[in-house]
Amino acid sequence: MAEEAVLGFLQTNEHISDSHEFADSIGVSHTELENLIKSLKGFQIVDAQEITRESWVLTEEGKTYMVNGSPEALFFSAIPPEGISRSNLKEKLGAEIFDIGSKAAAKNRWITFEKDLVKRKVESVQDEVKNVLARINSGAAVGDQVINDLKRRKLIIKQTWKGYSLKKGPKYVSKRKKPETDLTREHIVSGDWKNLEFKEYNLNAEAPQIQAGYLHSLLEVREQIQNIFLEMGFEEMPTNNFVESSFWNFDALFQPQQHPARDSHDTFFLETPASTQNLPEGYLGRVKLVHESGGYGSKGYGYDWKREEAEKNLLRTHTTAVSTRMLYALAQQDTFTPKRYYSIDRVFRNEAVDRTHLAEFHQIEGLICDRGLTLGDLIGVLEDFFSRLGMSKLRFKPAYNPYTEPSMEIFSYHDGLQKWVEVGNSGMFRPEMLLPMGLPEDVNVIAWGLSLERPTMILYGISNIRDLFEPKVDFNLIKSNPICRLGL
Ligand code: FB9
Repeated sequence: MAEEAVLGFLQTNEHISDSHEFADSIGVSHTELENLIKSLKGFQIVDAQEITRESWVLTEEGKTYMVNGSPEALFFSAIPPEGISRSNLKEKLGAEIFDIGSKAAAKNRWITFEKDLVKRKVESVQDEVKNVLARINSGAAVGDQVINDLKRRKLIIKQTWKGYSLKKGPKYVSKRKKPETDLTREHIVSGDWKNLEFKEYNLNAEAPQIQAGYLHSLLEVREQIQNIFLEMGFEEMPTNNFVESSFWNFDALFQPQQHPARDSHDTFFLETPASTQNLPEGYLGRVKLVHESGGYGSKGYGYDWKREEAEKNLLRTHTTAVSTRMLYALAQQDTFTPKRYYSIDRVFRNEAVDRTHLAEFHQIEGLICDRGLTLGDLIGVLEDFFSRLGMSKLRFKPAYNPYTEPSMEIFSYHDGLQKWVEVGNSGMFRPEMLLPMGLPEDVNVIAWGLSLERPTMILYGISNIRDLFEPKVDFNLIKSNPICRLGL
């Protein structure tokens, strides 16, 4: 409809001087006309010049004065011939009108103040302000002095608007043949394609933003770390069991039953089912033995190991519990085969919640089980793994874990943060853990672990772990956060 109006108007008129006026005259929004102008200009059917116009428009306050009258005029007209006390007048007009009106009326020498009395100084007044605001509102021109006064009183502001003046373009037509968008079988069969106009491909056309799903940043980073493990020949361990027995989570790892991590301050124990019934008897006996009296070159812990303690169910505190199951299963095989395993899944710790700690996080764990592995192999694989995460400068600090000896905390120099960051923990599983499983004497297992949340927070610049997890995750954060590529 607008197209016919524009092309029709230009058929008989030299040009359209003001697109805003023209849009009003044909009853369409200026935006709609603007889009049409851009398309007609694209096809050179019209030639469009951008024009900008500035005009004064009333502010909300200006509009109020135009409708209700200026405060000074309201002030004047509220004064009875005999005068009125300030307080009564203020009550009558309200503080705002009274304050503005008194100043302006006094400035216009319309009134006098005698002690508390306010009196008229003139018979009547013209509400120039109201009138001139009406004139401006109707688009009429007014003098600069007036403009400056009204501007100073924040009754008007300058508005610039962009419009177009149009005239026929080199390819002007009074009626545009709707360009065909598709060359259909009918066009070809009928041959009418010869005199049809086909819409040119607009190769610059923006593809419609598809509201696709977004991977949660944690899953983004999980995927990248998973790919690193797969590239390094690791296979994923099945971690689909948040509930574990104390046996696989602690005892099998040679973690003594009175270890502080095993009390409910650190661990979520289950009420129902409170304990497990199916533990491998033979192996359980050997674990009991190594805890109580050692063996395999160890003197053990020398305490009275309780089966019921090992049977207690809990929410796993580390995915190392899964590593234990996998290594035990490996030991049951007739012939030993070296293995590289990894896991990335949730673990639960009854810890104080703060900016970087929740009662659960995702643990990333890697282990290599093979003959004759050394601490050097561990350091080597850590250098390889973390370099693929973009962390090339590593330092190792001796540490302690109940299930690894020697153990090392891993530190990486983070250029962005300009400091050494603790990026994980590692060690060689103790013989007291591996030999009761039945693994060959010369088989060693090197392993390491880190969290998924810490790298994700650092990579996505998230300072509070809650922003990663809790229900009110900011979707825009997820949407707007470009995929941070780990590594090189
Ligand atoms: O993730 C951790 N830090 C980290 C990791 C990567 C990273 O990347 C940035 C892009 C550059 C930044 C930081 N940490 C481990 C270190 C600390 O954050 C630590 O304070 C918190 N740790 C968690 C446990 O907190 C109680 C992180 C979590 C952790 C710690 C140890 C293990 C796993 C997770 C382990 C292990 C292990 C050891 C030996 C054998 C098998 C498993």
